[in-house]
Amino acid sequence: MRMYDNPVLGGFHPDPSVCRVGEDYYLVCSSFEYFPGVPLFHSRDLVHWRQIGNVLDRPAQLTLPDDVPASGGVYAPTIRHHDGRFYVITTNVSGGGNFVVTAERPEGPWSDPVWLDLPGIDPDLAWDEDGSCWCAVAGVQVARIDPLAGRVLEGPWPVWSGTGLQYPEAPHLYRIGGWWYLMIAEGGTAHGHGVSIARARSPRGPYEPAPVNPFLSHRSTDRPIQSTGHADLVEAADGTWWAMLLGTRPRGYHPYFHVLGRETFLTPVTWVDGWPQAGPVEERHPAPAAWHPQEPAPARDDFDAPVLAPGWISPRARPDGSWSLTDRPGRLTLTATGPTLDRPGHTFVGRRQQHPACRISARLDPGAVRAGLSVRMDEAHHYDLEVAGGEASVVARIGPLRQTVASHLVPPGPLTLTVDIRNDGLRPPTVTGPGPTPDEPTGTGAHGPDALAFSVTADGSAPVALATLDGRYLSTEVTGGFTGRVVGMYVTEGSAAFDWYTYEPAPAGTDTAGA
Ligand code: 6LW
Repeated sequence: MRMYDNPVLGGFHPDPSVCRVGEDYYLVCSSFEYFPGVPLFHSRDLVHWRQIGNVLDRPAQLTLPDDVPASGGVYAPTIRHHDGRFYVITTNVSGGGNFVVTAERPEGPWSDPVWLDLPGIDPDLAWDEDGSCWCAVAGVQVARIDPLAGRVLEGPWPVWSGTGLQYPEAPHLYRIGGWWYLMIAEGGTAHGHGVSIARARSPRGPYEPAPVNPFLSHRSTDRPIQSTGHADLVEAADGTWWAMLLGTRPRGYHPYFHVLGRETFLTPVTWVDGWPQAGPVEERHPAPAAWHPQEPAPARDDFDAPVLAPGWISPRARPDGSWSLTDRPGRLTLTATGPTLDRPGHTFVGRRQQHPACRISARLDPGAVRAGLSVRMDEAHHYDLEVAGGEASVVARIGPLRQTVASHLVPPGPLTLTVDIRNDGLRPPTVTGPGPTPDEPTGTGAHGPDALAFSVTADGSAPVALATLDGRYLSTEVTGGFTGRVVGMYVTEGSAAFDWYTYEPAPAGTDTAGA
């Protein structure tokens, strides 16, 4: 029996929405304060996904001024294909609200936003046989709209607010077999999260809840995957049904910490008496019949390509002049746009941490600048391996505290900066074994989700270990918010060139905190 591993899209890829066109599947996720926004993925089997772009990749589509808070910006999107055109609808909660963009081809170009005068978040799109377009939003309300003109034609009307839990949101309408099914998230996007479903003969209702709700929830269980919810249904090309949804992988000791944000999971769906049903989301499930592995993203980016790969993201903006692939061909040259990572308006180019255990390195040709490699949750929570004035230092910013925890003199010339993220043996004790282990990173007591070991290597020399820091302070439980860790290159003084960046997941089985 071929099995697949969950999550199918690791790292902060929350609020997944999926659609099928023939034998091809397309998936989008929310992106908050990051630019470019709304990452777009392609698959031919719902398991193996390759990022083919970002739906919002130019300022005309996405403007996130410095006053946009971390976890502000772009919330949950919905992707649908109708009448030969791709549609994405989402919300910029920091400016403009709900809007639609469209494209003929998934790679784009995607249109400029068509704004909709509709309240709420988590907008969805569904079409009736007569071509009417229905838009549901959190709450749950439904309106009939013209998505291309950005006009609300009727409504919105309140239709169903779930089974009584907080935050009825993430609505998706499906026209299936003479019924309109309305799937929503309830309970909030943390431990109480779940999915409920109802149906009606018209998008306007009245809706009858399913005989069994929640459709899916892991609330109050000790399952390794938690906070499961915000699901989108899809019928595969072979007629089987599946749900893409978000979940987390908390680690460490009570209250358990998740550092990768809300990730994208896949779970099988069956139909019983006219209602979809799903079992618990497991770390491994029997695979869909179709099986089309994709070329994995290369571990190393040498910045030889004429454009930056779609997985590179920056907080709020990546202004022209702050980055270049041509100033020094074969290198990514970054130029400072702000003096610190502690405040918005700085130069940072990073990628999502996608595995609990991994090693990330970047080769920096420093020169007379202040630059480095940073593990970021937001402006108030980041660990930096910084090079300036002939010294390599590890700087921890945790809330109101900023401290240089280690420094080491370095010779002039290129340096390799490395962060090794390990979580060996740090599994929640409810499932395996005792509490804290003796070799905890300094000063943590009940252990955190992982440890981040920073080192610097000069050419021809052995790596110098600088410091190992507790990962809990770069977890959502400490920082709050809707995102996860992003590990990136930055410059806060002058310009610096990065020769390459590598992202190496730890070999399977070393993530002892996992399966
Ligand atoms: C998303 C909504 C939610 O739009 O959080 O808590 C928002 N629930 O469904 C951001 O992920």
